[in-house]
Amino acid sequence: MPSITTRTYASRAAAHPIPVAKQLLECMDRKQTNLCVSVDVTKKADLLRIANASGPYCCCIKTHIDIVEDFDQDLVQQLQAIAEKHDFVIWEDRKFADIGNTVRLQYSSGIYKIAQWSHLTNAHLIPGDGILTGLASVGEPLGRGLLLLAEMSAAGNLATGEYTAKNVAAARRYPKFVMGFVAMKRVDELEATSGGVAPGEGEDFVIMTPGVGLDSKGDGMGQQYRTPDEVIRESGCDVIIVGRGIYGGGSGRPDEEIVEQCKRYREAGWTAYEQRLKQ
Ligand code: 5BU
Repeated sequence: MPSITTRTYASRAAAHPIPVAKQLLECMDRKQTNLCVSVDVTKKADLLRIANASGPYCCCIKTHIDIVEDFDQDLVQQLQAIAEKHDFVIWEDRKFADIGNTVRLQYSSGIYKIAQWSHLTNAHLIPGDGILTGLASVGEPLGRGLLLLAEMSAAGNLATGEYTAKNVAAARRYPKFVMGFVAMKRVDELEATSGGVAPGEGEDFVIMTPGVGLDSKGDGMGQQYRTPDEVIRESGCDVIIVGRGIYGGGSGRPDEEIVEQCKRYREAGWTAYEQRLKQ
């Protein structure tokens, strides 16, 4: 089997069995960007401003909606409108980790009603397959997609080895809903991560990778940064996730600086992808 990394985002989009993954890959090809901007700010106005400034340059905006102090329904409506205008998908980085019945409610209900507005969300496999059954019962009918946290970027994290392999195996049991992984490398192509479940026919997992920075190697709180080239070309991941490298931390840099950093990361990520296709 040739590696998925030899294929273009466009050819993968054309064949992808999950509509939201198709939408993401098509968007990456159309906008020539594999950049996801992580907007981790605590004020509604800052979140919307940074999403609007970054929107033209990215394929995805990732949120942590529970850190926003003045959250309201208008925030998600405005965010959805910005996503339409600039053509990107929204990913609420919720990291679900409870039993099926609880995550079903956390995903659909409460103040945030994540499933109503977020194209993608993600989950830990710690509770076993029930978490996937619970989340799929809400997300699948709405055309949403899930990423499993097969690996993490933080120093000393426990998502390694056999646990990573089990994430790949579980993803293969939910082929209509699990569209990819948060991972540091091409976990679906490693012999050791086959997880005892054979790859499905036409399987295509999108690997989205945090811990990306061009100017720093860490943040003093465990985060570890690699360059877009290390992530996309060397490790075969598909999407770079950049937070503070772009918005600068706190309430965010001025728009012109955000745009400048978006262009820089977009260019680095796309060049790495073009180089990978030539390898
Ligand atoms: P940063 O500012 O680029 O370091 O932000 C990284 C973002 O990605 C932040 O929202 C984290 O919650 C998220 N993240 C991560 O850094 N590492 C992981 O393994 C996972 C998520 Br999963």
